[in-house]
Amino acid sequence: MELSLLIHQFGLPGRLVTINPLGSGNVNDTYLAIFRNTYDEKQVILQRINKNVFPQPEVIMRNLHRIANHAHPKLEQEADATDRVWQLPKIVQTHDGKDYFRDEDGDVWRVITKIASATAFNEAQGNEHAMECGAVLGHFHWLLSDLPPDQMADPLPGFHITPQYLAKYDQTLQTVPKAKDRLNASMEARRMASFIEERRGFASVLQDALNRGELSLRMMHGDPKVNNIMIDDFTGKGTAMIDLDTVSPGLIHYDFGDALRSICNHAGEEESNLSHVVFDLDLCEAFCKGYVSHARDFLSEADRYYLYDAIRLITFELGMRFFQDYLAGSVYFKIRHPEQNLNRARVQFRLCESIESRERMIRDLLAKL
Ligand code: GN1
Ligand code: MG
Repeated sequence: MELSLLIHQFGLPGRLVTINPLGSGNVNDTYLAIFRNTYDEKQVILQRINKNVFPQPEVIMRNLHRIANHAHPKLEQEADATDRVWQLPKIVQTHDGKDYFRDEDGDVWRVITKIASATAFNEAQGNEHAMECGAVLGHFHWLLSDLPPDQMADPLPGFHITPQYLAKYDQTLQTVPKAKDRLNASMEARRMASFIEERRGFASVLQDALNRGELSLRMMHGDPKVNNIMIDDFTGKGTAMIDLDTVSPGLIHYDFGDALRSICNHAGEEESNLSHVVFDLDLCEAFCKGYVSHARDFLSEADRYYLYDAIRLITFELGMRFFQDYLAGSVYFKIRHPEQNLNRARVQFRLCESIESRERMIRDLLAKL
């Protein structure tokens, strides 16, 4: 179905002017649509939900609904007391009052509001930006901290449970016929496999702490990388977290680590020259200051103790997810060339090494917060 026909299923005012691809997501397809009438303009986000990744798109749409119902009244209540207007995307319904539209191929499309006059950067712009990213994530965790977890379905069970990715990796090697060939085809692939072997015991560090009762489940974002954090174009202040499909009950540590692994790596996720992949401590410190300014009240001693491990672990986890997908034939993350997921794994593992070599300094700066 043509995009222009799809967008007309939704209740939007004015005439469609343009509809174009937006952003660089690895999972869903995203477009920006602009509607105009004689005195106004409306920009919205149209997305096709990837049904390989989210086999039950209804679940994420129901979650999105609940998040908005919880967050918007709370944001409005605090609005007069805050230094900025905090925002969160909201669902635009179809003409017949539904949260999404299913096309003739069974694909689910949805429209959400665009956070206007704000930018999601693909890499950190400096310490101030990093600090604002921290503030946005801390505020987001606060915002959802009183959303009862039993109201939210888990869209991707086990999404951030690192030992489950380890099991999936092992299973891929045993059951996908070509996986072993791919592993043995290059020195780089074998190097990735040894990297994983050396860190097997570490993979359960957060889950073990959860099982011992040291950490507890809270609402987490699931994908708070730098380009899911909107920064106001006029004030430079953070205003919103976007990409809310993976919000679920989990360990907020994974979020904290995920934001840092993306913000503190200037080279991004697709770099081919590994010497450019370095974990930047200044950006880390700035982010942590911003985060703690909103998270101070809900972080326990034990939460703080595991923050370093969280940064190292999520970087390891993402590298392993890319590598597992490479071995499986790149069936999950979208690719533009066959070795792309192998290279993405190389980058995350190098970043993980860079984090490990700075452990002392990272722990010191976390202790000062
Ligand atoms: C995927 O599609 P995107 O870019 O929002 C992935 C995240 C990864 C990220 C790495 C549902 O997110 O977990 O951290 O790629 N999302 C899903 O770039 O798997
Ligand atoms: Mg995402």
